[in-house]
Amino acid sequence: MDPSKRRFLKRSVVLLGASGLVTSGSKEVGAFEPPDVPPWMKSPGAGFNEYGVPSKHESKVTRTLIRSQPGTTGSGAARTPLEALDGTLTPSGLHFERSHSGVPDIDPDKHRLLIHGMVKRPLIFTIDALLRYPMVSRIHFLECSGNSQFLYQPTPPSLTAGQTHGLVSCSEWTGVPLRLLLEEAGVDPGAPWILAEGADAAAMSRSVPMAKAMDDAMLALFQNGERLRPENGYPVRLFLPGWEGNMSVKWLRRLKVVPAPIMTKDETSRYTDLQADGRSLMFTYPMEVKSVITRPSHGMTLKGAGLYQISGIAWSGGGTISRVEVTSDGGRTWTAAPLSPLVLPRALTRFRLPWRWDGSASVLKSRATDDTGAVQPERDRFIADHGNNAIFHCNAIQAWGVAANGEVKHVYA
Ligand SMILES: Nc1nc2c(c(=O)[nH]1)N[C@H]1C(S)=C(S)[C@@H](COP(=O)(O)O)O[C@H]1N2
Ligand SMILES: [Mo]
Repeated sequence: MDPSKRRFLKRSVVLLGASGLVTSGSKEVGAFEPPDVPPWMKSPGAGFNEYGVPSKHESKVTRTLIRSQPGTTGSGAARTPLEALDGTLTPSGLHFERSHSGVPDIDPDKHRLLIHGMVKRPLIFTIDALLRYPMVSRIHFLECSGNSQFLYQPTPPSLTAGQTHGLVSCSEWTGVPLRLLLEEAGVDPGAPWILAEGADAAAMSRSVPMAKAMDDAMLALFQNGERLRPENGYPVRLFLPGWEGNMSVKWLRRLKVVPAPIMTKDETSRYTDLQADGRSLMFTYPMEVKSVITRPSHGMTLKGAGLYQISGIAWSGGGTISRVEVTSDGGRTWTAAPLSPLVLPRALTRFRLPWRWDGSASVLKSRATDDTGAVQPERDRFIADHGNNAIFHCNAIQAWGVAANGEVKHVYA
């Protein structure tokens, strides 16, 4: 081990001891430090829980509600606190939520899913029936195409990593491949589109190309091993890996095989991308390659020069993350950050890189590349190409400025 590292470790041990002293309150100095016996070892602990919840000391780790539509209940979004998490899976209770008209209270015994239109045999399924089909489990991110939209703003938003990028989460999804049900219904092989409709008050609906439906689309019933949470589509949702979250229709009640896209309100008035030249892109499905450093990030303060661990997430709807580079000098030099296994297609991928901060003003950025060769663009380049009329599909590089006093802030650099 190099001697500077050894010195650092020795010092951090002393620091840990010191922080123990700080929290010891009225207790005798050092009472919490081994070999002394802390109070929680002196009597038996709490009993068992029917359903576990996080430590009360983590109660500040919550979804953040911003930009909910005023005067409505349940129209808006709640974002995953990315800066407080590590690893690649999002706890179900912190998965982001985006709903257009609230979370319906659906009785799973009464819910039905209809498959009709250009099929030989229209079918109607109960949830119990769906649970008898062969299932697959896959780890995938889900991202709202409105994620990172604050980067379209002319000035850097004063928001945390979760507040800017927390409309992405990653779960293990388990459900029935949609292809099985379409084949059972005797789908017309030449039929190009499927309308998917949700059972919420918004009846949120999208047109789905047949090729995706027959490829990796699934009807998800389980999320991270348990049944879907109500806010994430209980009792059944459509899940389209890698595609804009809006397409993954929650509370799915109807799939109609149709000869042309339906042009629903959710794919005409919304979820189109107004470009700088005034034209609008429609049907922009795969989510582009993106990454963000979650630690250190906006709102954190580094406590002096020394060794830190940069940690972040990268993902791409186009495939698998092949490379993430990190800069601490605003982009003059880049270093490849090791990707933490497992690196899965269309899933959050964790990168980590040790960083020795010299105490001077620095700018941290990450740049992801996927296995199709797509590279995350600098914000300047992205705005030059797309303008800033749009709301959706912003995958520009995110920069965090570290000031000499250790404060980390969102910057454009
Ligand atoms: N029925 C229905 N499906 C829906 C929505 C909705 O409001 N109603 N919101 C969509 C949007 S915009 C997104 S980004 C994802 C969000 O999924 P989540 O809330 O599970 O994160 O669901 C999509 N499916
Ligand atoms: Mo969305």
